[in-house]
Amino acid sequence: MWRILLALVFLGGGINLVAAAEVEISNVWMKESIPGTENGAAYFTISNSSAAPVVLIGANTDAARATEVHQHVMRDGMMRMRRVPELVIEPNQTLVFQPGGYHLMLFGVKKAFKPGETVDFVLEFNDGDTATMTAVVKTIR
Ligand SMILES: [Cu+2]
Repeated sequence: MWRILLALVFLGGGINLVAAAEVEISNVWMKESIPGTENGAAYFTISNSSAAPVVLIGANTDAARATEVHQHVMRDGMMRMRRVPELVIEPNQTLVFQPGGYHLMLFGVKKAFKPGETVDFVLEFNDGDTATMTAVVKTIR
């Protein structure tokens, strides 16, 4: 398990900083901007190695007007996104944010993200803790 996370850190190139000692964040990335859109999405892997649940309640970045935790859900045969106001990460659980699943949704992106750029985020938890992380922008081609 820990070996896998470490491998992701090295392979993903994402820089991860951990505020809450019990939370490990790795493989932080986002897609380059699609011309003409002002929304974006960021992805990462988060692990809770503590004995208590960790509750993610939000995120933000200076690179966008607003950021929300989102999930894709299938409803009436259609993939839709919905906001997740409180995301519980159980003890020893690892959640992978990825296309088609959990993601950080960015609204009002201030300038287009280009491959190789980095974008800083702050994750907010319900106990007042925060964690900073840096996403690497990947090409979509
Ligand atoms: Cu979304």
